[in-house]
Amino acid sequence: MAGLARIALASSAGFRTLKPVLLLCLLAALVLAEPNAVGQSDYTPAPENLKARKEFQDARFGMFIHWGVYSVLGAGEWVFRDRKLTVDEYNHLPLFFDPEKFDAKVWVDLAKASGMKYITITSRHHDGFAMFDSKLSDWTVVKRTPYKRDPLKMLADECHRQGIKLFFYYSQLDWHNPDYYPRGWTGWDSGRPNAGNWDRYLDEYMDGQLSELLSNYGPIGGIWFDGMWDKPDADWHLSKTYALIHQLQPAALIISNHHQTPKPGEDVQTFERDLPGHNSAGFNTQYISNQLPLESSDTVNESWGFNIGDDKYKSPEELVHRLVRAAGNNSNLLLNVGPMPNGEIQPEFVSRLLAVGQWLSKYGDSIYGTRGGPIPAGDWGVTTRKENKIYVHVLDWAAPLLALAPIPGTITAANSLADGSPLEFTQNANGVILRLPQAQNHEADRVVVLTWQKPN
Ligand code: FHN
Repeated sequence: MAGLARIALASSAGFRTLKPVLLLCLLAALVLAEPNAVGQSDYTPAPENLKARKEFQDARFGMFIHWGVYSVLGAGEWVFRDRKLTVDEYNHLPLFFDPEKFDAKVWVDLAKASGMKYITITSRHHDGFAMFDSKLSDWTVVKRTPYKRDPLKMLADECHRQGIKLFFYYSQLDWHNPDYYPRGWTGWDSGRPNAGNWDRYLDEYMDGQLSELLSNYGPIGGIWFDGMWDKPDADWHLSKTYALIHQLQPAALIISNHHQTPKPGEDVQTFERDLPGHNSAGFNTQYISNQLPLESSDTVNESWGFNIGDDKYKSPEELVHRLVRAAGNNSNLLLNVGPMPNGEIQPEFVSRLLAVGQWLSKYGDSIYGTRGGPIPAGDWGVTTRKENKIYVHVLDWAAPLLALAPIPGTITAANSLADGSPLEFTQNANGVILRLPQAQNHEADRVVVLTWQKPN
């Protein structure tokens, strides 16, 4: 039950197909059901893992990449399911996947110029197609496409060269593999036989491919799981899989987009299309871990995979606000691009990402290495803090004065981050009042830096 609601809400297409009454039942089930997939109960993060968690939090901004043979159809990454294609029909797609314009350096250069500190790419999505040279299947980019090369190898090498951490998105859900059985909420139209070996799927196939990703691409940032919501009540052998990852690369972070409260063995809590604790998307848990680093993923337009019909692009200002509000909620932003089948990233994405990079080149101090607070986020904006600085991000406030809640300790100075000019302020037990700098045209975020003497 819970899973179907999550799926319906996750892929906009699925949502339209559900009758209102059924949706209400599902939503009720979504709230009530808390699946039983347990994690790695005896997990103690290694020192290098704790160090990687801090570096992850300091990074604050990453590039999400949804790329696969589904890109050929330009209708998003759920086209297999949305068009109710059978495996035999979908098997045609790799024949047309030949990204002659793919250049890992161009992608990594773009991420860096956009101010992004890590990349998370789909090593395989729900179609089960391996965008890497897996020896465990011939359903791979090397064996089934005219391209015959391993783009993840090229990207990993380039990321290592440029000091960018690379994470692998890995779909636990598989619409192609017959052993993904019993079926979950999706993938019923694929024409696979009603039989299969779930344990073999998990223990040999999935764990086997994860071992390849953790052994053949050098040090990686971590594994970003997705798709457990398809079978929320199944036993996903998480304790075994998580232990395998932590054994092969102790510093690698396990992040799972299961939309539930984090499980033992996970190193980061991620939220999809929502800030931590918010649930406008309808499938996110509102539980916020106070132990784990937080991340929030979102799209530049409305699609994850390349979608020729989606021109609902967010403005550069909206993207800066998304990044700043994430940081103010003590979270990273993982911002998505869906490259075209030829390997190029559309100019509409490039221009917007570079605009965010431009903003970060000026205001990056107020984001990188910060933590959210100390003042709770509000409609007016958010605060971030680092050492003896508090950054007040005024995102939506027209009045010349801004009243903030009390701040522990003493504010000794207030300056505009843009030009360093000193600003008037008062502080007492009732709070802090700031005289804001004049808003400039197209200024996405007026940042006031408070010099702060923390309470003893
Ligand atoms: O179904 C996927 C979807 O295609 C996309 O990968 C997003 C990214 O977070 N996650 C799932 C929906 O929850």
